Amino acid sequence: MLIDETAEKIRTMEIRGAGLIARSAVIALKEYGNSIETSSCDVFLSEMNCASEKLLKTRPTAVSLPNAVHFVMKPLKSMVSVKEGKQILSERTDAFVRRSEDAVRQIGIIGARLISDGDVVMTHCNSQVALACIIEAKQSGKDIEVFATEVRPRNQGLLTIKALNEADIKTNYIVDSAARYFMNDVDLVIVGTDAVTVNGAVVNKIGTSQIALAAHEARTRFVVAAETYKFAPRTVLGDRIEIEERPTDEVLSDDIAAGFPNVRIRNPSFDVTPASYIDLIVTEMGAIPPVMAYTVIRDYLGWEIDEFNKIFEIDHRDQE
Ligand code: RUB
Repeated sequence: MLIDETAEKIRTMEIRGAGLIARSAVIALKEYGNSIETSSCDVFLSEMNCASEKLLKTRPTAVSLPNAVHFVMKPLKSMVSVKEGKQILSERTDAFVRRSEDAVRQIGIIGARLISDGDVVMTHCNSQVALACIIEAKQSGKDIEVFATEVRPRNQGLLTIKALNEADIKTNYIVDSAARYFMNDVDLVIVGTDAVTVNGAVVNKIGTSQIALAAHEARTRFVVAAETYKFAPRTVLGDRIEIEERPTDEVLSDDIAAGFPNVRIRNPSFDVTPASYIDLIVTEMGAIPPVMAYTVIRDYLGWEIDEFNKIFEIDHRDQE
């Protein structure tokens, strides 16, 4: 079934990167919705909710996933027929995918303007939107050089150097631990993100915060490329972003690990870079300082006022 298949591909990282995860999830929901044969709105909604839950459980850190699912699912609550529900689902999905792809292009154009001719740029992991900035800078005629990290344990750096190589960009491929060694040669670090919290902190691939720390110490600019749907509305309500911890055999095979019974292997997939290490967050609405994260959540995501209402309802019931 399409939902199970997509969920599995996201879980195993065949589909990966926050933007692609979000787009693939809503496309799967649209196709699944179209395949549901019922005339009952309640049945349709309950099947769709079930499918959404499966997708939402796949990767807990990428806020783009719940934001995208929320965007296509929320209006279904007011459908008057299944036919209308399918129509809404289709329109919302297409709108999200279009908006997401436009955002990557727009951020690429804005981000490229932060890169000057002759600049050396460092990036970490494999971010479509960070790469859009770097590739746009090259295509607009700037002579640039890139340091791309390996990204242990899943080696997403290989995807990055493939894209940079195809774009004919002079690239250095380095192990993650060499980031500080080369930082003094770097003019600008640019990374993507899975989540931006209300205090302007950024959650991205494990190792990002070490690179940000090195950049801070070396006075190298540190820029995050983030579509607005990667900002996390629920952090306004006090929720924290869950950091995914992935299977340990990504780090050390079970066979080898069995030889070290007293050793616990840890494999967090993301870390948090505080706002104080970030110069700018480039969104499709423009480049902003991280302290403006709340404004993005309020103005562009229309963050979930109904979540607040739920809290008030609970408080109200408690008092009765
Ligand atoms: C991917 C990662 C990327 C962000 C942004 O981690 O950390 O930097 O998801 O990507 P993983 P994009 O490989 O574990 O999914 O800009 O493509 O949305």
